[in-house]
Amino acid sequence: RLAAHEAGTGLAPAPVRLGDVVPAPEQVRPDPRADFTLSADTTVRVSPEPDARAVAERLADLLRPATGYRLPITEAQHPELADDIALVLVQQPDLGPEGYRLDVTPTGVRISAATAAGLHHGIQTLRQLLPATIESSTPVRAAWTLPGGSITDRPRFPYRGAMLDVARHFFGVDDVLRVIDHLTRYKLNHLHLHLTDDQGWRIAVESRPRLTTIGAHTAVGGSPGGWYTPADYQRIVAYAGERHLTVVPEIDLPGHTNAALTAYPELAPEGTTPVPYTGTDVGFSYLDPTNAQTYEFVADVLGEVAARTPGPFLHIGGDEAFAVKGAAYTGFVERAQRIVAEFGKTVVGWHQLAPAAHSEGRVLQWWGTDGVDPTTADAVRRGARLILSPGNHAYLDMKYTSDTPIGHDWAGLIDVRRAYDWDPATRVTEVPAEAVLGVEAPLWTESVTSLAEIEFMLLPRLPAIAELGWSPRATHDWAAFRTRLAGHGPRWTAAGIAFHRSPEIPWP
Ligand code: TNX
Repeated sequence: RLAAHEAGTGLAPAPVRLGDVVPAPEQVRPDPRADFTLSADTTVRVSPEPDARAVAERLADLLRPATGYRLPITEAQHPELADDIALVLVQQPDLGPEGYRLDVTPTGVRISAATAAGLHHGIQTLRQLLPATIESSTPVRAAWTLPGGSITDRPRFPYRGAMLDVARHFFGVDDVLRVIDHLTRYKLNHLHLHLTDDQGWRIAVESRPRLTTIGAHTAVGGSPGGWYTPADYQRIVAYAGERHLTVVPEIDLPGHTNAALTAYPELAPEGTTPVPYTGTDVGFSYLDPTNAQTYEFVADVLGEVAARTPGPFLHIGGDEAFAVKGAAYTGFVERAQRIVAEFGKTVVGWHQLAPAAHSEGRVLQWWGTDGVDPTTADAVRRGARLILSPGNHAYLDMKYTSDTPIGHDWAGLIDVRRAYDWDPATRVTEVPAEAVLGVEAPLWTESVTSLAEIEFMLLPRLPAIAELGWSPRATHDWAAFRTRLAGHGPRWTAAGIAFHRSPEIPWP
């Protein structure tokens, strides 16, 4: 078959340039004579492995609504380029576990990778190379032309995530799945769910039923509560897994536990009577670290959550337990770390965990604003790795500007440039780049009450953090980023996604 331009149909060149991808790819080699246009006869050919086939299904799901094309998926032992999109698993040691190569030639598109995760990231790139109307959920008449050339790409850091606080306000499964879709577009691979806090407990634990029969009905400001049943949580984990994304569940301990204490008041420190809390203060509640029952509770909860979580991480919080000091705090954390290890998981916690003894593989999530943090640097010297969520760059609950209608400002105002202009490898003094596992953008939800508000706070800042996690430092360039990002406004609009039209971005 001839490509459209060879056949003389006079199609315009591809509207998107090969380098117009967020996050910026490692290497881009455009070939303007090699554009390819999808047709009603285009097929998707894919390696026979089931996980590769699943990526082909995802791709067809993405492309069928707007194109109206059938895009049949055929298995191909030796896919060749002939008016098709070929997804090929091949040994590509230089691309690592998540990299891919994408080639657009006049006769088709080929994405090759060593893993299904690599193919999955490759189809996100492919999607961005098509006209913005590809995001429409109904058929659009358009020339579905892709820019010719080759991209080779792989991530700078293995951990690239976002956090959703479902405790301050509760968000149902469908909202969470939609947030996963947003993460997926920008090649993020972890979703951290902040499942418990003073205002509500959001995950059913069968051995501790009162956590949800009693602890789940409240939220900030009297908003309705809610919780995930085992089946709900399973749906989230499965949907994430199909998109090569790992769920990191957080059970915040020993502070941020008022909801748990209303359910199990015997774990409260002597002299306190837990009553439901719907305000936004922090640091007042804690499990009694001197009570043996506390550790039975922690083991019951973490055991069930671990058993239902396929990913390697269990996040135990550890932040703002102001009333549990010194040895009482580190003793609690060390026991909790051992419990996590007994369930075969790797512990993650906020960087307040730093003074506790090291446990094999532990990961600290740094949310500081001042990069001089000797306590965290010391924990790194003892073996900890870091996820970077600097409060004054990556906290997506901060306002963009002083007139943003929702959000906080305790860590500063975070416009898109501030979200983008920092380097994870050098952010914390005396922490070497090798100790940085990656980045995460947390969204706390004291003031965020709906999916539209989540999207307003996430977009357009989430892609900035995603680019810091994925793209090589050599591509870092605000002027280029803001121009590339501008092209995503029409994509979000076509997909029905609410976003903030930050004036810093030259939206078309
Ligand atoms: C601090 S950051 C908290 C959260 C709040 C957040 C609001 C961290 C580990 N703890 O409990 O929601 O500030 O920005």
